[in-house]
Amino acid sequence: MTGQVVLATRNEHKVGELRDILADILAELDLEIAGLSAFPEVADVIEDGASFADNALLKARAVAAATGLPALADDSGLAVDILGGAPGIFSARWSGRHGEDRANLELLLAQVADVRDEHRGAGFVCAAALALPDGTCRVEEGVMRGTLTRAARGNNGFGYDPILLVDGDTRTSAELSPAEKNAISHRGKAFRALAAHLREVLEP
Ligand code: ITT
Repeated sequence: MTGQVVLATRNEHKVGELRDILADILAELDLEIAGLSAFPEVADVIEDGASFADNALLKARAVAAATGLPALADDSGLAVDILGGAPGIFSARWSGRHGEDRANLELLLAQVADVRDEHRGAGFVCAAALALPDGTCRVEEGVMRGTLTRAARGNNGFGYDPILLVDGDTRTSAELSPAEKNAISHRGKAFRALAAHLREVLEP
């Protein structure tokens, strides 16, 4: 029988990206991913950790305990060099309210409007966590580097994708196809590293 793993997120974009990134290991272990929309009774987790890894572990542990199922969690954001790594773990609510993607990226562009091109380096960071109901947990990180643009470009992805010009490419992350993004993204790298742990702790 196909087993379930819960992805501790209400962000449906993340659920879609994760199904693609983990397609091989999910098929190998006969698992499917459910987002938290399938578990309306699970309360929101307060993300009060001090790092991406702390917050990913908080989310994964809480959801594994609440559902009795293996749980995956992603905590991610954009770290801008000249801002000392901000917005960082505050990326989702940088303009004040959670998940206001357009307002977040416009505020960030305004904050760095006077910064010269050579100082506009930034990177998406992702911590990927796995937790089992018995307390076992693992965490891995991935980074995708680039440079901040001066205006939003592209319609794919979510969040700050339209303003990160990807290193080694002429396009923003929002101009990459989903498969191109997954192949090089912070989330792709972190969860591909976590796949080995999934096999180790879940294989019968
Ligand atoms: P959950 O906590 O429910 O997983 P969330 O969107 O609030 O969903 P985070 O707390 O991890 O997730 O915040 C991540 C924010 O960082 C997200 O809202 C985006 O603004 C940004 N971000 C993360 N990954 C991104 C990506 O691949 N492309 C663009 N922006 C991204």
